[in-house]
Amino acid sequence: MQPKQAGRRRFLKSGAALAGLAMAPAGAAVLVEPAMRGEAAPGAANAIEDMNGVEANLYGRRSRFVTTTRLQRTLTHADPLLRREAPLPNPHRPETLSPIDQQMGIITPSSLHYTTMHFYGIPDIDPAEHRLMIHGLVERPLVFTVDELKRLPYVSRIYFVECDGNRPNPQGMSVVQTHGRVSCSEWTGVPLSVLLKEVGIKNGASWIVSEGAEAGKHQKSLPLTKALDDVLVAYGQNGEPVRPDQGFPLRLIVPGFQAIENVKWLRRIKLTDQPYHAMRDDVSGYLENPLQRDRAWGPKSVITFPSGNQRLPTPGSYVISGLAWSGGGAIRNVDVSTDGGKTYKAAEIAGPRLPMALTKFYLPWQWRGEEAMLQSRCVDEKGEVQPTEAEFARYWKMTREVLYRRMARLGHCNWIQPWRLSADGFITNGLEPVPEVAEHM
Ligand SMILES: Nc1nc2c(c(=O)[nH]1)N[C@H]1C(S)=C(S)[C@@H](COP(=O)(O)O)O[C@H]1N2
Ligand SMILES: [Mo]
Repeated sequence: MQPKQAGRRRFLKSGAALAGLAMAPAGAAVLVEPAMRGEAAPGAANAIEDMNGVEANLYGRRSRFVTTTRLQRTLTHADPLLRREAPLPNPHRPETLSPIDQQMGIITPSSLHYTTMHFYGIPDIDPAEHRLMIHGLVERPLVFTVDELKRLPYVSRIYFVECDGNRPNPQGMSVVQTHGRVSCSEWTGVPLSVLLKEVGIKNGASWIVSEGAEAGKHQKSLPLTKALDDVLVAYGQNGEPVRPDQGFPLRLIVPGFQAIENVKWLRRIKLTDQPYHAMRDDVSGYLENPLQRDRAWGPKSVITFPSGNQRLPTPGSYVISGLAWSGGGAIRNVDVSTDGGKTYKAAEIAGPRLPMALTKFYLPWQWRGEEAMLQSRCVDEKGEVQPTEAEFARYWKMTREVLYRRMARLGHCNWIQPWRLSADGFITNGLEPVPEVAEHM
């Protein structure tokens, strides 16, 4: 027998195992040949006309059949943010949520990375003009250009960024609405510890205060111990410069901590002996937030399929899948329940389990058409277990009503998000409604 034929027979044999999925391995193999002779292959599509355009040639585009976008959340007059604060400055840009229900793998495409509400628009910064100043309790205050930073030792690490407003809640119709304020990129930049060595830390310094270059001068205080640990001054995101939405040309990446610490359009770091109560700290009470033991996220996971607003067309075999992450390090394991937490099964982890990065999990499942309550629970490498809403409330000695009222102001919630699957295949939010839950800023 010719080796070629043997290969073909093996192909057909393995194809038979997949027959139930309506694949046609033999036909697929035949397609290649006429195309190689320059003839039109049966079923072959025309070339994408636009692909010959210079723009598409030089900076690639996705297929026109792929239409996933971020979801824009617009403010209404009922929004607590408008009730609480002065009118929004111009050119304000509303927040967008990442389509995590469509996410494949652990990296969020830069163009789909969620964005916070941009109170002062997106600054249009010329990197040649941009400077980063480090001063305060230091031996030698220094001003760096972006090019100078790029000449220093650097690292590339995969980390999630999650807004503290990202929270399981009964009002979210979809997983994008409840959990779309998290994204994960490969960030490239200089460890802040390298820069702090350059300037020399003076005795008594215990905090850094970082400032962004937008008109509102977003400021955040961070303990010096964290700054020296794993914080990055990032200029790269997923292999190219950080996007303007994400802080071009420089942003702070504070692994595992709430996103508000990750100052974008970074232009100044001051070493101090105490935290500053910057404007947004005061507004939100972050420093006094009783829900935060520290600023790192606890273990958190959510099922992205099947999830709210989706529908299972028929009973049959499915793969329940989702995302897990923790500010406490890598995800050790994820369990999935289809009966509202009475019993759990260990999920498979698809791909790497990196510390403080999104981790993808899945569990093959036969749905027989019964009602079900789908939820996931993760454990991080420190052994910390993602709590249920009831456990979370008990821990903080709050009733559900108080919990959700406080959460609307303070955030930082990592409890389990159940999805209710009805016998007709529709999926809705499985958390019991709570009256008057205000939305996040
Ligand atoms: N300079 C600056 N940095 C900022 C903010 C801001 O308003 N200005 N918002 C913070 C908040 S609240 C969040 S959730 C993250 C959002 O980062 P992203 O837009 O890259 O997702 O940026 C943080 N860094
Ligand atoms: Mo945020």
